[in-house]
Amino acid sequence: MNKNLAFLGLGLMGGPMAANLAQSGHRVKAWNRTPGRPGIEIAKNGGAAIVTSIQEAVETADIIFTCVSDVPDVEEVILGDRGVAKFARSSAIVVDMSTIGREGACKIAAKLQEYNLRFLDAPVSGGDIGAQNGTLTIMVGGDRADFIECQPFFEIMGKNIHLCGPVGSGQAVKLCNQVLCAVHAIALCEAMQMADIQGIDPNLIVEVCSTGAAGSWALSNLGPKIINSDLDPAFPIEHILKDLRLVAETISTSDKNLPGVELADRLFKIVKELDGGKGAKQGIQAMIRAYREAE
Ligand code: NA7
Repeated sequence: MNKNLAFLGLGLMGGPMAANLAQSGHRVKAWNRTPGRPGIEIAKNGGAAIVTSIQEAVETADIIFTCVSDVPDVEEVILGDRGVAKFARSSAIVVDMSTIGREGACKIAAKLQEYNLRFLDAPVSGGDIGAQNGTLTIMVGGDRADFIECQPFFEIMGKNIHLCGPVGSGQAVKLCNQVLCAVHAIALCEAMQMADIQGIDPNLIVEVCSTGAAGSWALSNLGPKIINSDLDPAFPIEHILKDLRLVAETISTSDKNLPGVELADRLFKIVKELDGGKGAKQGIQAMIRAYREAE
């Protein structure tokens, strides 16, 4: 396990993930595009060496983790003029942990083959708390041998690690995960509204319904946040909207439709526009505002 690691993108998720890798005794060079972000300090405090260019981070790395935002961002970091592909050592493994959909992952993997670089897609679920506690669910797509090589590092960042199939499969499973998150958010908000209509204490809904067939992660974790008006982001609306765009792009290649996803997308977009666009920065539980502030 004596490997050199690079971690690119020290946001809400990447900062603590890099910190956990470094804290476990691994040599981690970590980079973030914008200096001064909180995640940089978090990674540094975990023991990562902070560097100021992708080149510096990856030129000695055996495994390169990326966790940035959207498809063009991952492409820029990995395939751009000053990106990973230009500077990485031949046969290094690039592990992208962002959510970018299957098509994006497959394109990057194909391009990296031209540089003799290996690729795994490894999107995660579990939010910032999961990233901090090293309890993420990690959905991996790619070659089994590459997966096995990276498994010890996945086990530091997560608790439930799954090889889902060839490259792109981790992303495919992650988009199903995001469909569940989005539709569960609707179910949660509507149960909260139903409690309100009937004059029932919403705490009772969380307490009672969590234990029965209606229980869900959303109800147990996001329910109390709605009740306490805590709309801070563990997972921001701007990211679920990005993911629902990826879902919509995927659906458009089929003859199917997902009306629940369409509704969630509409409700999240209403909240996104609130507070002069700052609604996009709130957590997905802020969907409740689409019900309450549109009343
Ligand atoms: P955050 O907290 O919004 O962080 C995004 C990170 O991505 C942050 O470090 C950004 O750097 C970096 N980023 C975004 N675009 C670029 C480009 N073009 N080049 C370099 N770096 C970039 O997101 P999370 O950590 O919550 O989530 C990351 C991914 O995991 C995302 O796909 C989620 O859906 C799941 P910055 O500080 O802005 O320079």
